[in-house]
Amino acid sequence: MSRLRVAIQKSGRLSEKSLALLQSCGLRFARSKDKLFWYGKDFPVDLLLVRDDDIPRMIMGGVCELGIVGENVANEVMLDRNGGTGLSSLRKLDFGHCRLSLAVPESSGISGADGLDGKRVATTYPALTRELLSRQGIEARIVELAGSVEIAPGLGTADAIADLVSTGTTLRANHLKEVEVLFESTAALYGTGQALPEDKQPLLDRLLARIDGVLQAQESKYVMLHAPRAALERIAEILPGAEHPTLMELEGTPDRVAVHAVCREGVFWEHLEALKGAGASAILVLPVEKMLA
Ligand code: PRT
Ligand code: ZN
Repeated sequence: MSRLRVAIQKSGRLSEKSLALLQSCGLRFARSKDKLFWYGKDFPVDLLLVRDDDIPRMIMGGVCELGIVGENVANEVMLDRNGGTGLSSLRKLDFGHCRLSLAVPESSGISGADGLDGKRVATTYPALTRELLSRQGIEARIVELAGSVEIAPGLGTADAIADLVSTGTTLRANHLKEVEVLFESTAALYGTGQALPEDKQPLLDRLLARIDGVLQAQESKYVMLHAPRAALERIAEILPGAEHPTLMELEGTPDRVAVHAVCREGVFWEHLEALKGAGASAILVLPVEKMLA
C-alpha cells in the first residue's frame, strides 16, 4: 500500500510543535530512538527526522512528499535554486515565528537598509538577504557565515548582520541594535507543488483536510449562552467570527433562547462583557478539539 513521508526537524525549535501538529491529526508513530525514520502506525504516513536545512532539498529530490520547515529556510533554498521548482508552501503554521532583521553595532550610524549600499552584511541567509535588499535597490556585499553571525561586527568582518530575531536578547547581548525587519517568518508545511501519483494524492488530500481541521480548531471556540430573543441581532454582531448560530427554545421562558455558536476568532473577556451587557447570561466558552468542514 502506498505511503507518504513527512520530514520534520529532528531536534530544534520546530521539532516539538511539528510532531504535535501531526499527532493532533491522529497520526501515531512507532518511534525508534536515535533513528531517522518513524513508521506511521494507524495512518500510512511515515516521519523522517532530519536537520531543518535538509528538508527543502529532500522534498525537491523526491525523498519525501512533505516537510515542515521555516519559511526563512525554504525561501533561501528557493532563491538559491532560481525559484526552486518542486517546493511549494501548502499551509502556513502558527509556530516558529521569527523575523530576519538587519542589525548594526549600537554605535553605528546606519539606520536601515538604505545605509548598506556597498557595505558588508554577514548572514546565514545569503540569497534571501541579497534578494530582499536588492528589491530596495541596495547592493550590499554579502558575507556568508555558517553560524554565530552576531559576533561578525565585533570581529570587524561585517558592518551589519541579517539574522533571525525572536526576543532580541541575542542582539542586545552582542551590543547590536535592530534597524529593519526584512522578512517575517513562520514554520510552514511544504510539498512539491505538483500533483502526486494517483495512489498518493488521496492520502495527501486526507492529511491536508485533517491539518486544516486542526488549524481551524486551534483558532475556534464553541460559545453557549442564554439571551433574550430581542437581543439576538446585537449578540450575533458581538460573537467574533460566528457563522449561523444555533437557536434553541428554553423550556418555560418563550422570550429567552439558548444560542450555540462556533467562533472562528479569539473570544476574549471583552467579548463576554459585551455579550452580558447585551443581555446574555450563562455564557460558556469551550475549546474545539477537532473540526471537519
Ligand atoms: O540542527 P538544525 O539545523 O535542525 O537546527 P538549527 O539550529 O538550524 O535551527 P533552530 O532549531 O535554531 O531553528 C529552526 C527554525 O526555527 C529556524 O529556521 C526559524 O524558522 C525558527 N526560529 C524561530 C528561529 C528563531 N525563532 C530564533 N530565534 N531560529 C533561530 N533563532 C536564533 C537566531 O538565529 C539567533 O541566534 O535565535 C537567536 C535569536 O533569538 P533571540 O530570542 O535572542 O532574538
Ligand atoms: Zn539548521
